[in-house]
Amino acid sequence: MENKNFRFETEAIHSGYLSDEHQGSLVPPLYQTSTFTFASAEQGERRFAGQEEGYIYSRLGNPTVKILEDRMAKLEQGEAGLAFSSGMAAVSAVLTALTKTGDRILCSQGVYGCTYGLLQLLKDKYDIAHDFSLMSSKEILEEEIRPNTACIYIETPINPTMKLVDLELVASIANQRGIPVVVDNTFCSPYLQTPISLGCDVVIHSATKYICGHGDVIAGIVVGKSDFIQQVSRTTQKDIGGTVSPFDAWLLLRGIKTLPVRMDRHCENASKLVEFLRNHPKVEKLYFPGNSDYVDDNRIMQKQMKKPGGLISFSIKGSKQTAQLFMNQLKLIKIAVSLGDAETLIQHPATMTHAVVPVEERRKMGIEDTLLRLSVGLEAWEDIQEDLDQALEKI
Ligand code: LCS
Repeated sequence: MENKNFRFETEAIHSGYLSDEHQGSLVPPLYQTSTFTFASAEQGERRFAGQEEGYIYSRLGNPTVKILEDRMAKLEQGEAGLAFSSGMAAVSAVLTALTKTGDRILCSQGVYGCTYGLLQLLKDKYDIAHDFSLMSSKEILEEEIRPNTACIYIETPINPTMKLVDLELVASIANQRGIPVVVDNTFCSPYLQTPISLGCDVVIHSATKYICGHGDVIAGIVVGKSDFIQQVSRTTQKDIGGTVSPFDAWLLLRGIKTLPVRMDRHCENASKLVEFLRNHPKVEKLYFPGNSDYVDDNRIMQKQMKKPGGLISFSIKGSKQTAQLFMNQLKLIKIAVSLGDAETLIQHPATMTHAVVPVEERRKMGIEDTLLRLSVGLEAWEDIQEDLDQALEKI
């Protein structure tokens, strides 16, 4: 069974785990242990020296975590995976592994607020600079890749503006120059988009979101080539220490089983709500892959995403206060950051997820004060729509 490639839905439930190796336990066991005993001092020496396979200490590896890493590698079509204590632990471990003082990182025209904060920190403390790029054509990319560009870092869809980046285009240019392309695939999950299959090198997830799906874990995942994963595992993960807890890995394994079913429902609900919001007189603009003001995005969406996803951003006619008033009228929809949960969540990026980004930068990214981001949950779409409708009526 292990060598056969099953369809995504099947791999999400089975891959990386053989019950025969675990007393027949249907569900992967939770190895809730910090350390592993050695049969002898010599065995401990061999394990530390890398001469013998086996677990040592849970910061360096844990059997429950390993199942999660293998499953995610399979779903992302990569060689190996590595799990982290948060999405930011994953982002920082990858970026610090790929760069050194004097390098530059070429980024998509917008990233999650804390990723922006990390880029700022790398610049201020370690002289690792970054450039934001539209990455919309070969010419733009060729101009913006500099001799010291050490990696390309992309969110697509971009949080929270939902703008897309053509991954095949970026990968084709970066591959020729040997520059690794890192993609934060949080908004899509591997069910909707697999950047490695498009030529990208590394995929990152805030597993806190769709991978978990139940709003009860903070975690991150990195997938890439085995040698890169091993390098990160032995350096920026081991020594900085952002490893996931076995229990959180266990919860993630549970969540992943229903990822395809959940994603289908998130997408279906979102597409219904897009129709409603697009036609609403109090909605100024709508940002949704394949259905927005971005001309090229429909083409990119068709090319690289299975479906447009479960996140919708939209701006309200009026001011920041109008947007906040609207949020305060919602009854079913919760005001909260995070996304990808069963509950529909709404947040105000300018004062929440992207509040750390200086206002001029925010504007360049397209984050207006009236912009809201809706993470469409798994409730009946009619109930979500009715809640939006009654709150829009009140502004
Ligand atoms: N990458 C993306 C695209 C994200 O949206 C987030 C978190 C992270 C990385 C970091 O992951 P974490 O450490 O939180 O697991 N995004 C959030 C958001 O949009 N609302 O709340 C958190």
